[in-house]
Amino acid sequence: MKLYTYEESGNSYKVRLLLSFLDLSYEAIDVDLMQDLQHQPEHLAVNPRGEVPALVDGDVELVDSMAILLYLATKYDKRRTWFPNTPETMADVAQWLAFAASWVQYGVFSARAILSFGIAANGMPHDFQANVEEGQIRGRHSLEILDAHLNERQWLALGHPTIGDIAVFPYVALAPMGDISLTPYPAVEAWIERFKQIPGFMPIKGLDDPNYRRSA
Ligand SMILES: N[C@@H](CCC(=O)N[C@@H](CS)C(=O)NCC(=O)O)C(=O)O
Repeated sequence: MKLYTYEESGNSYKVRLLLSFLDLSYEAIDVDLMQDLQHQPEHLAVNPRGEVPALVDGDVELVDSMAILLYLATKYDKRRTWFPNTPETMADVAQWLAFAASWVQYGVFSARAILSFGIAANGMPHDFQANVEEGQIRGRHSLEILDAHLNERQWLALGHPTIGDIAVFPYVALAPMGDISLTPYPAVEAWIERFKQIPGFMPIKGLDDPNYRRSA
């Protein structure tokens, strides 16, 4: 199995987390986003969207973290705990996959991408003057939603961690890199600490250092 990944990409990190939780081995192919390698012909042949992550597993070629999480969790998790297989449980988890791909991606993700990496990402030219405030406003609103939800439960869906938690975790935990404090959201902070205790968890740069990439 080959994973096209960049070490500071939270979307790649989602996939690396599930591979680690499932104890699956793979070959990591580094695509340096800071050198714009995602837009070079070699990578565009793998992912025409010019993004990481992408996965090749035998004849299966996939782009997008959500698709890859779904594939790995249904193919390799024999116990089906990460993505259970009843209509109700699948739909419950899917609500959070969708939240990660919308509110989170265009909220806390954007604020971090603009402030810490200087790029708007996802199809925008690298010199585009993106509006960080928009990401921060949507980001804080998404954290309010998450905090209220997690105030009543330990995990986003069902009574145990699922790919819904994996999909939401990276950019929420890295929100301080986009100048969005997590302090007003204690249930979110507690969930982050809980998530870090999952066997096989590994950190990503910036997780415990809001000034990472911005300290002068
Ligand atoms: N919907 C995609 C988004 C992937 C994405 O945003 N990838 C970022 C890194 S985390 C990327 O490769 N950005 C490069 C660019 O936009 O130039 C997914 O979930 O995988």
